[in-house]
Amino acid sequence: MFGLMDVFLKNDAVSLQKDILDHVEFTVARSRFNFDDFEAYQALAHSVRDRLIERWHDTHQYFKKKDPKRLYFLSLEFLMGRSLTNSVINLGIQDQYADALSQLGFDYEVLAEQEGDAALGNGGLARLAACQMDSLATLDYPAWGYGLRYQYGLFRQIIVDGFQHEQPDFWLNFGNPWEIERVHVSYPVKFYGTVEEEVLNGKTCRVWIPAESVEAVAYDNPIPGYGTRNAINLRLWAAKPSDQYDMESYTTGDYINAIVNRQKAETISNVLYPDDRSYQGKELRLKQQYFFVSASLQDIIRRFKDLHNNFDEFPEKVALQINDTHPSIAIAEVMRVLVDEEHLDWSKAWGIACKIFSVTIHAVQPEALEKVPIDLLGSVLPRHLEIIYEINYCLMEELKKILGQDYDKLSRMSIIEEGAVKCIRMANLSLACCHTVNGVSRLHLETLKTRVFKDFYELWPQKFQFKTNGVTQRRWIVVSNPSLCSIISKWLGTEAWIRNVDLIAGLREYAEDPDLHAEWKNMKKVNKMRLAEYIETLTSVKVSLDAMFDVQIKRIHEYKRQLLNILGIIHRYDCIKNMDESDKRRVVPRVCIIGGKAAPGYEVAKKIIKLCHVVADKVNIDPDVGDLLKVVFIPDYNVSVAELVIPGTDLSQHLSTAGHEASGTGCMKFLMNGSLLLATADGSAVEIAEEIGAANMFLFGAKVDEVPALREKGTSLKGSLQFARVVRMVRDGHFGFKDYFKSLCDTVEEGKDFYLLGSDFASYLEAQAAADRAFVDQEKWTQMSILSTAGSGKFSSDRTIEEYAEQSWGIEPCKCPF
Ligand code: 26Q
Repeated sequence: MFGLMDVFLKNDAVSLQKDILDHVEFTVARSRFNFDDFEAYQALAHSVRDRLIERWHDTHQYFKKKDPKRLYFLSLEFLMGRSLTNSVINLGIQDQYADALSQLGFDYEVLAEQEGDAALGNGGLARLAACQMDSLATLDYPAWGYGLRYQYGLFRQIIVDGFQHEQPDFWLNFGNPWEIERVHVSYPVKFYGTVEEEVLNGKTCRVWIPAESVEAVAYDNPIPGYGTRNAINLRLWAAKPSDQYDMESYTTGDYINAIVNRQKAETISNVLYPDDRSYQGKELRLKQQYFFVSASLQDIIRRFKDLHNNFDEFPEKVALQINDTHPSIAIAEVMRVLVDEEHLDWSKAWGIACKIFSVTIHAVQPEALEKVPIDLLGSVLPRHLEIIYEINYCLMEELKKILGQDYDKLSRMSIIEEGAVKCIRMANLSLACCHTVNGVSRLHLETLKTRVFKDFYELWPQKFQFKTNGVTQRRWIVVSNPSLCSIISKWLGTEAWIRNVDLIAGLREYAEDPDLHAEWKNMKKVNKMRLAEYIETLTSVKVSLDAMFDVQIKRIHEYKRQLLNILGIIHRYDCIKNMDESDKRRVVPRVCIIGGKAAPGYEVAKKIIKLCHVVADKVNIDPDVGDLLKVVFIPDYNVSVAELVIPGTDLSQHLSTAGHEASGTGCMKFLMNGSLLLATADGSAVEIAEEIGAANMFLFGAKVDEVPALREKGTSLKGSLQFARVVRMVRDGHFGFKDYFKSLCDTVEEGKDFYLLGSDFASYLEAQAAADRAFVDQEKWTQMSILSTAGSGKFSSDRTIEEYAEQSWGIEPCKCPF
């Protein structure tokens, strides 16, 4: 018999080395005497994977034994980034691996760079889901993530002559050691067909006769917690042709066509939609949503039925979280399964559905809320359309009792939108069913209550909550900024902050300590050096380490106002050009870094990218400017680029017009890394200011409640001469491409400047000047930087997840014994 210890894989350097070499020989199938960095990475990844699987098994066996209430987190997007470094750190065996590899003649960090990103998401919402999975695992919650295994993740951005081009992300081409294919865990997902009436046990029922079936195959991605044995599962579904797919063609003898048609099934999980603004009414999108929802629910119900036979217990064992309204077809699917397949009464089924679902809304603008044309839904999912009509009928009956004849309100609250194209409002469906509707920051909830969902809030105020977003300090400090991690642990005298980040506030005590200042500045310098090398390799621009590294990285959107940033840069350039030498000596040198992808069909965003490039081309070679100003566009911004850029940032910019950013999570990563924030009072920035003190950041611009009046007034160019001047420079072709930029300049013209660049410009320049003044006093700056990190505790996803667990999901930790 083995003792328990013998069963565990050993983690000393010698055992790890043997493991890696075995994987070189038997998994990668290379000679153990001759393999390159990529093959070494593959072998290393497989060795880590073995350890993940070991914990994953133990955790799931333990969950099964304890049978706690589980959380199922449904999201169409997860932006996981790289897995190696994060897994090794969470497993607590980084030093051992680094030793093992160096004895083999390899450098752990070099191998880590071999890994590509898993980019199965667009931006904030998707990265948030990834941070939350890390927190769920670390805090020992019995949780599962469910999503889609896209063959192609978010497009790669390449820049040709300053223009964005999109290229496919072939992320699976070299294999993916982080997933486990489960050929035996698969479910049929049905589409199309008709609904017929049938009499069953004397009762008439509606029965869906689908016309197409696609198989969903599970791919499991273990998510290890930090400082715990728990490893939870992210189960992603891939579409495969089902044996029943298009049986008709076989019987009619059209064998070749039948085989060719089978491949069509796979298109469902082929590609991620790259537009984070919402893309309404596309058949493939609806099929993706239903495909992953149906497979996940079959899996969840099968697990429930393993141990239970009464659906009354379902809400005691299952919490379903829907990440924005994208998976909200799950509500109709649960009703279909309970009523049509499990033969529960409608009202009993609805009672269960209302107890299990909660939703988080990530959008601000009502236009971003997803709508599905009735005709489309009726064709792809005919039975679901009937169910939604029935849900809406019940909702309208209930509302009429309360609201009487207020037909305007009734029609606003209806799940069905009348109009030229009759649509289902997925948000209203979610609101009708979910027991909790969460916003992602305090300010965002206000917007939902007073604008977007005002009618629903008045009716059901108790449903509305907010959980301010957070990010995981494991990835955003421990993995991406090891020097900062050591400094924090050294000064706090413990590593406990990695699991309990509130402790980080302990740094405040040393905010003026000269020894800490010296270590802090050194850390920043090393990180800036790494970033400067990266910039030079990518763009051939040499930057000075003495300059302030000023960064804006995020998706390109008009409301995020990258254009305000560029116009500010043009202003700075213009000022330098008009200075004499003695004035120039007082200028704080800057490296302005911008990065981000534009949705492929978003013309204005693409013009903003081009404008960055033409300004950079002119400024960077101007001998009058030299090191006083450099402009850099970092191509193909993604999670691993963020891990490199954020630790090397002095100042980060968050410029959304007040009221437009639901939360923002990038700012939290910068805050943890001691970058100072230049931001509008929008989304989570308001709460950041409360934590670190407004004096420790550079706030500017109109407040949310001032925005409507300013729009009304329409002060754009007249309001600020400086603004008029820089817009004019672009218009007049100072940077070339005069005709091309005309429409971009038009967006900020008098009366059209919806995002208020003109009225915020003066205030923006003042905030920038304040940042310059602060940077001159490096001790003051360092102190503000330390206070930023020290005040970042609230913005950990651990806090967010604990709030969700307690206030929305009703789940408790279930810690697998070591
Ligand atoms: C919808 C329909 C069809 C195709 C795509 C979409 C789609 C996909 C992604 C719509 C929106 C998104 C992503 C939204 C998003 O990332 N929102 C951000 O969420 C963050 C996390 O809560 C917030 O911090 C940001 O403020 C918010 O913009």
